Amino acid sequence: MALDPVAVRGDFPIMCRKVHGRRLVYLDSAATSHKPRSVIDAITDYYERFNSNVHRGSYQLAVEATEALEQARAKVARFIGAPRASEVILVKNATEAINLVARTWGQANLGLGDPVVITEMEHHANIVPWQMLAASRGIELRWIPVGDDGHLDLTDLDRLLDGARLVCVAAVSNVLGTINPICQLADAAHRVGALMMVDASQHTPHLPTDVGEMGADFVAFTGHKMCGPTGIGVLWAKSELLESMPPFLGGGEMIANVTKEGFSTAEVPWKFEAGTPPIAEAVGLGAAVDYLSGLGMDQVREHEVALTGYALRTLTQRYGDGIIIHGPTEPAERGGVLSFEYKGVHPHDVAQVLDRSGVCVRAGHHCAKPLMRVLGCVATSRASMYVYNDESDVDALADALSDTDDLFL
Ligand code: C6P
Repeated sequence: MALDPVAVRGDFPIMCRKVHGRRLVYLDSAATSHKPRSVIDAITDYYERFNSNVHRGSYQLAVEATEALEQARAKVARFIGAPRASEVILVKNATEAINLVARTWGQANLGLGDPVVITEMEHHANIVPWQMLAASRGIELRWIPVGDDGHLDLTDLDRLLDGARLVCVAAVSNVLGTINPICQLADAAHRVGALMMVDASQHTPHLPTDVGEMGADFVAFTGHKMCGPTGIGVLWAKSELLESMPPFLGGGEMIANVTKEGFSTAEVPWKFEAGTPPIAEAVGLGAAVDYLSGLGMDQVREHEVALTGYALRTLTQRYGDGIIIHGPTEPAERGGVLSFEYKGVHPHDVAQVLDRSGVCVRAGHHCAKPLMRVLGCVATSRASMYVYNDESDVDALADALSDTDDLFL
């Protein structure tokens, strides 16, 4: 059954609020999504009924908290098609997941001149950790370019992959919406003996995700963009890799034994989860996964393709040459992220004018400064859609944009 965004809106308490006396038109879900009542309730329930630390206490509350945390891990594993729950490492966010790989696998396996291949459309979270490794270990960073059509330009892929040790690519761009050919890149990476890391931050919330089908070795994503709370993200990796990697942070929870002479590590996944984990956040993420599974990820994707098509048509028909929308023109080739430049008005001004009508969009470089340079701009306005948006939100955006003309043109 097709997703009904009006019914979905009813699940999200924040959708009742007004902004500047207008209904909330939230078009910034690529930055963070809203949370359904079931997620908020799950977090409250944890604090009200079984708040306690995990993997330590033997009393009832602690057992329940531990079970809830581990159940959340298992739910996430099922949601992404992971063969084992122990392959799901709970971290703070996608940024931490990528840094974990750079600091553990990267430090242990990469050295002077080892090529790591990324793309020009990466978020800073998938650039800076590798630049830090370039500074500390002397790795060579190579960039797959972005073509004028908003897709990766793979013409020179063989040369870029020659000798590569790791390929790290966003599954969906947070600026262009482009859906990248992850399977193809993973195959190409494996052919030259490199590992494949996928930044799925903009994929997992919006498209069915199967880590096996992706052909990835590492997958990172973040909970707050997929109806979950902030403060929780995921690194998935193949068991054999996790077994072979040194730990990330040191402290409680991640050890099997500690003596004055040294320590031994706990089993995977706990080896990578030093300190008290984000328990309430994990419970919330488990509820988010239940919520999205209830909607059906195929239905979520179908809804977003239709809505993206409507948005592309509406904005171009209404504003013609006055609007430049970056990224692929085909809705089937992109997610529901629309970065645009409007009649030369600064994106921050556009965002401020839209806000007066209750329309929330993000303006800026979207943590993708190298991509901004490729696009030839310093910033864009960005409208990004999710399960609670419908055509009326696109219409509200299109209407509010014209208010910009009176002020700035
Ligand atoms: N992009 C955006 O407005 P964190 O901050 O760790 O939860 O997610 C980082 C991240 C990594 N990769 C991609 C593709 C992303 O889009 C993001 C987060 C937000 O576009 C906030 S900058």
